[in-house]
Amino acid sequence: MKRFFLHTTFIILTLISISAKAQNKIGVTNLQCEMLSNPEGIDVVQPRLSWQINANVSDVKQTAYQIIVSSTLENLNANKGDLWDTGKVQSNASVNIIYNGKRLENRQNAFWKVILWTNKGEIQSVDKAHFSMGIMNYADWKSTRWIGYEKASAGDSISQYSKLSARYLRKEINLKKQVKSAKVYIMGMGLYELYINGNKIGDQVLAPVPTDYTKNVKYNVFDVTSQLKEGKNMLGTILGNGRFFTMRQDFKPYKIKTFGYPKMALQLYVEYTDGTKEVIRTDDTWKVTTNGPILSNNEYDGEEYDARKELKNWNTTNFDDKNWFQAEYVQEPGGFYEAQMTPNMKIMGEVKPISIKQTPKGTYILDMGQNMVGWLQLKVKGKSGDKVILKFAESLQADGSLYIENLRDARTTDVYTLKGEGEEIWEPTFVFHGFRFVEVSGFPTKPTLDNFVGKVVYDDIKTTGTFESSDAVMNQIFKNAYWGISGNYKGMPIDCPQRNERQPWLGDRTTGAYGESFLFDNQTLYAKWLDDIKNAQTADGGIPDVAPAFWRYYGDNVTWPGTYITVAEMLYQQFGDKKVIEKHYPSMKKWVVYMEQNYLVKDLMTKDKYGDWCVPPESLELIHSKDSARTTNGELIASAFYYHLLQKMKKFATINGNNSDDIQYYDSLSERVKTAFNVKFFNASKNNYANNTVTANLLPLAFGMVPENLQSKVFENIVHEVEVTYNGHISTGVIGTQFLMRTLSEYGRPDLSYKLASNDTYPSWGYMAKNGATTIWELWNGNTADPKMNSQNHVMLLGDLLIWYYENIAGIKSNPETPGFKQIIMKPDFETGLTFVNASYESIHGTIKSNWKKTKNNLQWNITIPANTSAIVYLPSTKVSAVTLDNKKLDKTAVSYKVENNKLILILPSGSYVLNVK
Ligand code: RAM
Repeated sequence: MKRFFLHTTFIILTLISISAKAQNKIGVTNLQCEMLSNPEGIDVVQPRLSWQINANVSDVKQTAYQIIVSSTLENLNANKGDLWDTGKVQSNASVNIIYNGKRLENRQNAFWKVILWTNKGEIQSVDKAHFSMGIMNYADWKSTRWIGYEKASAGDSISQYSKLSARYLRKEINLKKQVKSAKVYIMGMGLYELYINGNKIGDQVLAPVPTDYTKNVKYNVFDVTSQLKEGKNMLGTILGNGRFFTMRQDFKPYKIKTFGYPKMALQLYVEYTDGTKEVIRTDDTWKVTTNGPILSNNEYDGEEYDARKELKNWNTTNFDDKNWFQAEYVQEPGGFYEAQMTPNMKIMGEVKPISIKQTPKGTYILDMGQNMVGWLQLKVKGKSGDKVILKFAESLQADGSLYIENLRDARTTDVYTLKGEGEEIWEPTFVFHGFRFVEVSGFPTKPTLDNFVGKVVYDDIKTTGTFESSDAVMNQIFKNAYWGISGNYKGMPIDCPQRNERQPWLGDRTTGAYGESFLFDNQTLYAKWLDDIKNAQTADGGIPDVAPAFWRYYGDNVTWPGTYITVAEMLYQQFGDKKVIEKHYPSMKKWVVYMEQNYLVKDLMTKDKYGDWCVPPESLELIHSKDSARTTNGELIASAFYYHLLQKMKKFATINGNNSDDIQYYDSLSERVKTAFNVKFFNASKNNYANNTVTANLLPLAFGMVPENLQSKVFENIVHEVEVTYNGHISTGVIGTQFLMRTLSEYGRPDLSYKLASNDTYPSWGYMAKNGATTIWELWNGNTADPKMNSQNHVMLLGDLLIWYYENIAGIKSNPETPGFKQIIMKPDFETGLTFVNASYESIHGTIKSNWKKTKNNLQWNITIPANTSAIVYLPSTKVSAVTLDNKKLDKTAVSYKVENNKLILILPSGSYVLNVK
């Protein structure tokens, strides 16, 4: 009876809680530590915690929070915050809350949740999140030795086209007791694959992220509890070359050839159920061989794999390694050891080829239908020793054969030798290619489309933005940008993925990184890149054009190094990341002062290296224009840009609360630069700058250097150049294009920006697409220019196009006063000529949506504003009576509004709304 009673109570309680749940439409989700979805190995003493509120009721505001951080899950379940319990904090902040509890120890595990109070009631996170600290005690690494094999083997070649076979390492360990928990910390340089008992650990590829290994070395952390068992276990790793051992770059002295032979250091921490602990470390009891199937792996030239040499079961205990060598002790790479705080690459998607054609030579050309980055998986049947050769390229020549001239001397070829044991499925391990077409030779049978699958590889970060509009050209460009950006995320943003370069050029991302942030959650990637840049700074303050400085281009340029500052601002604006500004401020300031002291002459910046790089040339065969009327003065570019960067430094000093001396310094220096700039470059009789290129007028206008009374006159000159001289086309390069679209829109000509965005004649982004581009080209004339420099997958020419898509067309912009989209400015240009736009952006506070549609007499605008945020919404009307909100007359709702500059402005709290304007 008692039992029955208990049981019934249980049912009743469950029913109550289910129905309570059904009513409760507010929840907490996305608990993140340092904005990482899988935070194993946090490398900061005070990590930042963030969450999102999801609600399907409107007007939800957080009023207070309580964070509970516990050292065990049991404690957390009992609400015992033995590490940190904030108590109830009156605050609406929900992102980047700095941990301020007990000191987080070396390799500490932490479990956490959050309780929130909102204007609509109290909520607890159902999700319990977890993070673990990295190796904070450097001494822990001390007795762990770097091991490797520091020789070339038979068949290897140490030359410009180096071939170095992969290193296979193994170590049998004996765990005496039952395992309670286990974590492995691995530094495998250049690239590693890790196995335990034959199973690959993690789904990452091409790990870890590249760095300048003499400055910092990244380790990855994995919880491997479920992989280990009492008794014998086998640890196995394969080491590839990556950027560590490239032996490339024409053997030019200013390009790093190599950091040495591949090497690794690993620690495995095991805790047994009886509470005892054990640490297993790399040492010379590990065995190594280079005599495995990966004969060669070279990022630029490709991978060679001989399946006949497969080492069956090598990574299990069931293998005889008597022919293997003892691993050698080798020197450490030199850099500090840091837990990797940005995701590794992963296979992010698949592409099925769309056609296969036989060539007169008897080879086959495979078309993936998309310029993609990654590799090809092969399915093949044949005899032992048959060789399939895959050669990758971005496009074809007129005769249907591969166009490879633009790859320069990268050989981009994978070779697979069959073992002849039925169906064989293979894909490379340590290389990637940028390609749309593949030439297949040596295939033992007649290949069909089913024999191949393209694997799309880039950093494991989420897609955050969608966009579609009534304009097909704009939609195609968006898609091309999506593929171009993602393909070039390789643990650092690289310029291109195909030719012999693939370098993290700063200038390609100055403003691009900002636009990209709408499409991809690139916060941790760019935070890592700022560290790369900082690590590349010279002792006296110089910043290179490429960082990590694999190519040592220390040219003391302004525009490319300035990316250090603009990317930090982007992280602040888009993700509310204030820490990057605090962290990098001293080194940024050092650079600013260094440039002033060395290159400021008569208050103008004299150093410029690339000009307005890649303006559309007058002839379709040229790389760079030879026409002086198209070229913008380098001193003008450098001085304007330096001024622009000084404004940002002033903003940073204010954010940081730096002393007023700094602010004073930026103020007076920028005033001097502005004055000298206007004296030297402004033509008072014509109201334009220098030789009146769009860029020459655009930079001072966009940067606020033009006296107010002259701004509209200067703008008229820009409009004239774009509209008349260039007949509605682009005439700017990498520099001018960063400001072009927004400036045209914001000074009153959104129709002209739209024209540029929807054109498909030369030069335009649409022209690229019309000529077959499925990514973005390096040159506006990328199909006809000299192959020496025409990558077909380079994102630098995007300029501010994507920012314009989101901020000016969709109307999704973070209010600079409340970074990280705490308040959204929704101010689309409805006057471009577009008839509809559907866009969404997953901000750190939640998903923002803006879908608008214009008909003859009506504008309908559906918007979604995430919980705990608000939006300033601009409607293109001054008539309150013309507006309805969720089918109610605006003046009959509780929403307050005002009329300003021919617009109705509302401030809306969170929620989804339908606005109609007649
Ligand atoms: C090219 C790169 C890069 C650009 C530099 C200046 O070699 O591809 O995109 O930033 O030149």
